[in-house]
Amino acid sequence: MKEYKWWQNAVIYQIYPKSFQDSNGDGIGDLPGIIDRLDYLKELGIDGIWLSPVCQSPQFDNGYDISDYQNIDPMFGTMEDMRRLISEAKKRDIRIIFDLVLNHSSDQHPWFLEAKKGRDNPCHSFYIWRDGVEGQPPNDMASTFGGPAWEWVPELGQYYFHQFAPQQPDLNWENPDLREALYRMLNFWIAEGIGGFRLDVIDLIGKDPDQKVTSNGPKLHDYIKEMNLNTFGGTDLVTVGETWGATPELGRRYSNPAGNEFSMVFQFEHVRLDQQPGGKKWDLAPLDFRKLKQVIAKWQTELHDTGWNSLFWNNHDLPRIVSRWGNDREYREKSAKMLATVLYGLEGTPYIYQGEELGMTNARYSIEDYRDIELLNLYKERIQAGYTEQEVMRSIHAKGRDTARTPMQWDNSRNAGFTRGEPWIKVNPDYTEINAASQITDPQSVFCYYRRLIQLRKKNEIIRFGAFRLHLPEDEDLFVYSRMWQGREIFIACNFHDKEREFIWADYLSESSELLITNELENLEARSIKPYEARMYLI
Ligand code: TEU
Ligand code: CA
Repeated sequence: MKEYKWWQNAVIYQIYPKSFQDSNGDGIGDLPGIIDRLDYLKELGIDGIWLSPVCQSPQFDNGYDISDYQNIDPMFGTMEDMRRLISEAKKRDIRIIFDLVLNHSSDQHPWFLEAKKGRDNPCHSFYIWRDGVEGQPPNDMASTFGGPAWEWVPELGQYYFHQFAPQQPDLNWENPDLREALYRMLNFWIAEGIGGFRLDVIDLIGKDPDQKVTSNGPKLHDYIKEMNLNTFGGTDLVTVGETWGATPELGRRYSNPAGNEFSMVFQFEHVRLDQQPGGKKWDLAPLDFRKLKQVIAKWQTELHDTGWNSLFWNNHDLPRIVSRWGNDREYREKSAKMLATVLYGLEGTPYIYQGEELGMTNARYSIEDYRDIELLNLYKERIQAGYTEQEVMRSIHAKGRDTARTPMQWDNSRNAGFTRGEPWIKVNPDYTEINAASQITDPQSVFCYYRRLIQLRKKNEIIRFGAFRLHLPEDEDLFVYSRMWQGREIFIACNFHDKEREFIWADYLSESSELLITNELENLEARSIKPYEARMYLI
């Protein structure tokens, strides 16, 4: 038996706390709510929870703007609740993975409040300040959420740098005191018994705004290695680096077992293939399906044995996959299962974003019902730039972050069982049809399909270690691949579209091939593959 780390055999579930389960009727999900739902997660079969930020925060960006790294936001509960969550999860063999935002803090963090007091304040250089040129910002860099990346502070006569909202000033990693303060904080959470860290936009910490460098700055890997050495290095914690700008080569650097950086990367190349070349995510284009296969194949091959990847279609920044690349109307369940099958045969650690296991769909609301800062900024910007209301709403309904941030759909009672009060964002009205209660007991449900896929992965060494091979790379509809390990093979064939296709299964299968899982409820054809059909065989 080849040795492996626990997280190489794990499935991780992402909770967006605000929308998971409210326990006290204020309309906002909270830690006690999560504790109440741990048995549901155990039933699904997951091993870890990636908990989006619950630290104290003014919530301009739903917690990705932290004002106290060592306290829980009262809206989510108390430190006591957090300790109870960690221990209750542990009883169920589930580890809590803490989401840390180290690239920036909130502008309400005491460090920043101090920093603004004067150029000689010890905290001043925890952030990035420039004087500007003749009353203008030092350069034309833009923030990810719209507008310039420089904000003027009149009291100081200086600009500070922020890659996201002005309420999220970038931390200055060049300052060793800042780095040490952050490491102390990481060690605080390690001592509390958390199971790992998800590190938000970690590829931005080595930025050099004078050179207009944001991701992959010159000292990035030095900082990561130093953090590793001073905190989680040598422990069995899982560490996941969010890296939008990673190539497979960089992915190997971050996640090489001998590299003293992270356990794995969380990279996005495969989820950026439906936007216009050179455009932003809002500039919609049809998915380039062959490119998708090529990109997945590339990462599978290039990280094999030398790195480790995350496997995901969804998170809190991305639209729901069944609405995006599946079919959330007549083939909702079938296409949701197909998309899962594609992912669950690959090498890496799968992530489920809350509600994905139910086949939850994009919330297509009118603009007043959305809350996200990025989405609302985009709306304003594009309307001002002369786009029509209809065009902008089409982009938002396809890609807006709030499409996937609506409350978890637990049952068909009022507000989907999420809250007894008024939810902070509207519940998707399709909850009467799509909800956990109806799926747990239905063996044909999307939920039960995910549970079976998870079990399959766990007991299958081929899925964990096998070499990857893509078949039919040029095919416009079919995603077909094999995994090979010690003379055995797993074979996966999926139809990404709604037309039936000829497919001679015997070309790939042998007499003794065993069907491991399929989403096809009627008879399996020997010479065709039906719309959104998926099958996984042991050859
Ligand atoms: O996301 C990183 C990031 O770059 C996103 O803002 C991305 O550009 C955008 O969502 C695409 O629509 C992380 C967090 O996951 C995100 O929720 C935060 O808003 C962001 O960092 C800032 O902390
Ligand atoms: Ca609450």
